[in-house]
Amino acid sequence: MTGGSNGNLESCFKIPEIKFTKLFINGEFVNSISGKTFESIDSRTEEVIANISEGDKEDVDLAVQVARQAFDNGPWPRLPGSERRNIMLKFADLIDENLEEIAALDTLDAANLYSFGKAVQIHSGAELIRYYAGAADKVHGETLKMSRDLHGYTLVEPIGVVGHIIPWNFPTQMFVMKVGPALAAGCTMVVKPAEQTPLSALYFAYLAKQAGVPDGVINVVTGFGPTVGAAISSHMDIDMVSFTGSTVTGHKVMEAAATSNLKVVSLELGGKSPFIVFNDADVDTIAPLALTACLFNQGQICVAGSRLFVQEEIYDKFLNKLLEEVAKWVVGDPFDPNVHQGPQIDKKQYDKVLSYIEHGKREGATLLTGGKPLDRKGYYIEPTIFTDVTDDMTIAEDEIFGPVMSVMKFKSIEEVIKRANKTKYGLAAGIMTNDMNIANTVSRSLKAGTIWINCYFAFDNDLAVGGYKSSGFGKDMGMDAFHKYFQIKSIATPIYNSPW
Ligand code: TXE
Repeated sequence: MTGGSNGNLESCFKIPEIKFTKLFINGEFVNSISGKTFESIDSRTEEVIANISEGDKEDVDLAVQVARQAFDNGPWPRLPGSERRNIMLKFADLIDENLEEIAALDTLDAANLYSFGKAVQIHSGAELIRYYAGAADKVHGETLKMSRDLHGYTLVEPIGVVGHIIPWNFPTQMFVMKVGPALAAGCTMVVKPAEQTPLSALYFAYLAKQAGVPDGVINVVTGFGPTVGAAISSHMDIDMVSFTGSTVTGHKVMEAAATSNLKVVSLELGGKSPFIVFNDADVDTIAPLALTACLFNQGQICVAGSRLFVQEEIYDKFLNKLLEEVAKWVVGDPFDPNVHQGPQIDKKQYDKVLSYIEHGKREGATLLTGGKPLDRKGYYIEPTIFTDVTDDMTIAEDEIFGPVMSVMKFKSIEEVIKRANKTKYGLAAGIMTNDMNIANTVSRSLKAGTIWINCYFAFDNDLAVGGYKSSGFGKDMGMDAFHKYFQIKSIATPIYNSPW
């Protein structure tokens, strides 16, 4: 369950030089107005990676002023879509050219697996930028024959200055997912990366400038949620806020938007997704998938399949296979190519996950495996599986955002639909069966924004993701995300003496 390479890890990667630590405003790296800094911590070692400029309300004001100027008078929203496309394609190429360095930054800062970052994650980020680049010159409205003497049409216009507030679990993916469609639409923006993971966002700002994105279009203000984040969501001159994070903070963002200038709000929030295994599922294939669905990225993924429902006939066999698989699951340094799971992001999340494990034990769930921190420096926690979990236990209700799986047994389709929906969240779900009638019936009945049948984490640039219920509203990825960065202007004009 724990371990990793015995060899020299330094031969697998190069610790990147930290080049950018200041706010990025109007195309320049600048100190915060207060001159304050905060520490970015390596969750593997609990040591300081870098001191980062700490923004505050005044820095947000400055960044918004610059973004407003770039929107109202600058070239970006006025360029033909094809020119924005070309600049974005260059940006994507630069991401690919610097892929290993960016992957290493995300491993240092967010403990994302380096091997995955290098092989998949960073290139996927570049591909998402290319996807939206391809959309930049395909923006058009409608023409309407309103009546015999009225002609109408719609103009599709970029929404304006956007505030992006993003979390720490996948710094690259979060950045490109927000910035890509907004850039293609012709918006200007202020990005607030999570305080735990500012490094790749600053690097992207630099690359975007090299690619030709004009000054003032992308501004990055590093700092904390209650200061920088709150200043963005309550700002009177920001037209839209796009947020990914906890449901608790999502409420605050929406409230601030409502009590300031009624800016448009898009929220991608927490989840407690069910992973449902029916009797006919192939245990040998699905058990490892169930484990990855819950434990990937240390369980720190909003769509984690953290509630595992297994139908009664295969329940015992499935649990045995799960135990066999978890025994092979390696926890260790995320730079190590043999490792499946690294440390939790920070001390706060580490303590939170451990306290949920205690809750599980106290409330009567059976601890099948794991449950302890690793005896080493860093925020490492064993992969943990609870059985005998009931729907009303805290570990079944709350988003733990850690390597903790709750396993439940069920009898019938009707029962599992009811129990899977018994959550305030509605982000994703997995359905494992070869019976398409069951799969279709259950998918129609689940209140979740993304449903995976016989697979999990099957993402695509073109596949929109987003929540039902308290998991938020407004999609990321796909053309749905692109469209949310526009507003529609309807124009009507008389036509005199038309015979039609
Ligand atoms: O989230 P926050 P935290 C969930 C997960 C996790 C929990 C807490 O359950 O355990 O949230 O994590 C900024 N106004 N997710 O505390 O607070 C903050 O600086 C405006 C799910 O890190 O939501 C950061 O940039 N912004 C999730 C961002 O919000 C504020 C990913 C997210 O932080 C703010 C991460 C405020 N008042 C955590 N306070 C997902 N859906 O993927 C904080 N922020």
